[in-house]
Amino acid sequence: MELTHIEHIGIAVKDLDKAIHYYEKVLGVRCYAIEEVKDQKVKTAFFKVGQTKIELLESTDPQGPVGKFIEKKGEGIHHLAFAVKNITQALEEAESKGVRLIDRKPRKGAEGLDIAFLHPKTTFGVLTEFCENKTGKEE
Ligand code: CMX
Repeated sequence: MELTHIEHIGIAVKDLDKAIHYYEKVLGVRCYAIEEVKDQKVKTAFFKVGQTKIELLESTDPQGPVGKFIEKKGEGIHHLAFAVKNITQALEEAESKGVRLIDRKPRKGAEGLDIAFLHPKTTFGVLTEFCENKTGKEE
């Protein structure tokens, strides 16, 4: 597989507005998009720092992945997303090397990217995401 860069870091927060305020007013980075990803039960806010994005995640349902994460571990880094050249091939390769896939096939995530997750129990405790940009738009 070929990882090109860290696409984003996902951070679970309880209150998106308060967290956006911190990133904008303290760190001085601008929120350029807010998007709800209904099937993941999250509302997201995006910032860009160099080539890497920060994705803030507020749960819209306590039973969703981010709701459960905050309940168990509190706010904090939730996942690490790598941009890959070919997501289907990257998933096949990861599985063939013993990694447990959460998504066997890529699906559409925020910003229209093709995304898939690897299970944190097989990736040294870090929920890992692969992203491929097939939108034709530059990130
Ligand atoms: N990072 C590290 N470990 C995590 C984790 C995370 N983000 N989320 C859960 N875990 C751990 C839990 O601590 C738990 O460990 P223990 O058994 O040692 O206590 C174990 O994984 C199981 O956790 P759980 O609370 O029982 O949750 P589930 O098994 O139901 O789900 C997971 C866990 C990772 C499979 C699920 O959260 C998932 O499918 N995540 C991928 C989708 C996602 O996170 N979407 C939100 C972001 C969407 C976006 O970016 O657009």
